[in-house]
Order: sequence, then C-alpha cells, then structure tokens
Amino acid sequence: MGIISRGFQGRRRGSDGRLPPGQYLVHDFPVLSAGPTPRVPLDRWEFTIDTEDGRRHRWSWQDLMKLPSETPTVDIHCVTKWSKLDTAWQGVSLDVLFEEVESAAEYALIHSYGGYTTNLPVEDLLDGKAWLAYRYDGDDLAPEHGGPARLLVPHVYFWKSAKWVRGIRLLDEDEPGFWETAGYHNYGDPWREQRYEGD
Ligand SMILES: Nc1nc2c(c(=O)[nH]1)N[C@H]1C(S)=C(S)[C@@H](COP(=O)(O)O)O[C@H]1N2
Ligand SMILES: [Mo]
Repeated sequence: MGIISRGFQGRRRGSDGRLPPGQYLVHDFPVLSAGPTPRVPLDRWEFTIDTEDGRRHRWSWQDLMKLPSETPTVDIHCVTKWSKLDTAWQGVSLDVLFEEVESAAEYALIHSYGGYTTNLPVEDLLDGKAWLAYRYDGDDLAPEHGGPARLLVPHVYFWKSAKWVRGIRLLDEDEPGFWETAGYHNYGDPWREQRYEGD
C-alpha cells in the first residue's frame, strides 16, 4: 500500500523517514534569533579556535576564502518543531580548520558575534559532520541567517548551528551554552527528541 501511494505521487525523494519525531515540514526559511542581528564587516571578521592549553588559531575572511569548500545539502531541524529538507550550503568543513589544531579536548563551546553560545562534544564537529557555512542556496549567507558565516551542524537541533559564529573554545570539561543553560537539552539529537533537559 505504501509503495503504491508513493509511486502514485511520483516522488523519488519524499520526506518519508526524514522527519524526526514531533517535527513538521516547512518550505520557507524561518528566522530564529535570540537578539539583534550583529553586522560584522569582512575586513574585521575573524574566526578563532582556542585550545585547552591557551593556543589560538586564527583565520581572517581572506584565509577562510582560500580554504577548500564543500557544498553540503542537508535537512535541518529546529527544536520549535519545523524541519526543512535539502537545504543547500557552501562552506568549509571543520575538519579542514581542525587539521592545524593540536588538542585532546573533548568539549567545544562555540561563540558568536553578539554573545550567543552553544556547546557540543568535539567529535560532533569532526568527520564531515559540521561546516563553517558562508553561502546558502547559491547566494552569500544573509545576515539574518547568520552571515557572513555560521556554523552548520545538521545532525543536532538547529540551535547548535551558531549564526555569526566567531570562534570555538576547546575545553576539558563541558560548559553549557545559551539555550543549554536555559533548560534545553545538553546534546539535542532530533531523532531521540532531546528537546529539553531530562528528555
Ligand atoms: N548567534 C545565534 N545563533 C543562533 C541563534 C541565535 O539566536 N543566535 N538561534 C539558533 C536557533 S534556535 C535556530 S533554530 C537557528 C535558526 O537559524 P535561522 O534563523 O537561519 O533559521 O539558529 C540558531 N543559531
Ligand atoms: Mo531553534
């Protein structure tokens, strides 16, 4: 029955199995920002990774543009229950940035221009799971969606994808960020519906 109705709709790439529990599909691109949109001129923009022993790695916008980029197409899931399928981005894999970083830290605290923070285990930023994204759907990333550059970590709820990202602090001990401190789940796996602390 399922196979027949799928064939009848003629959809080769439907949403079947791609919508985590409790989520619904949207076709627009909602903007969710906890504060005003910070404007960062590219000549003053920088991205840093600070290691647990205090070494700073720094990339200017020009440095970032010289790095090899990827064009991931991914599904994104906001904890407020909207999901958007097949979003198309361009950005630098965090694997590329971490190539020059020597660290044994297990935790990362990501911070943004404007003061937003969010935390993740370092392993969730590696092995092709996260990007520093600066283009969306063929255009420069719009300021309201995190431009000039945002983190993109689509396998966890979208609040982990820090807009206007400025840097990452590597830590030996986990430190919750903005929403994690406010009662949201520390990890946020949409497939296990980890919305709030205790889920
Ligand atoms: N700096 C910053 N990053 C942020 C947020 C924010 O308020 N500030 N909101 C988060 C939340 S809750 C979501 S769902 C997504 C929304 O991204 P969008 O506005 O591009 O849809 O950004 C995340 N990253
Ligand atoms: Mo969100």
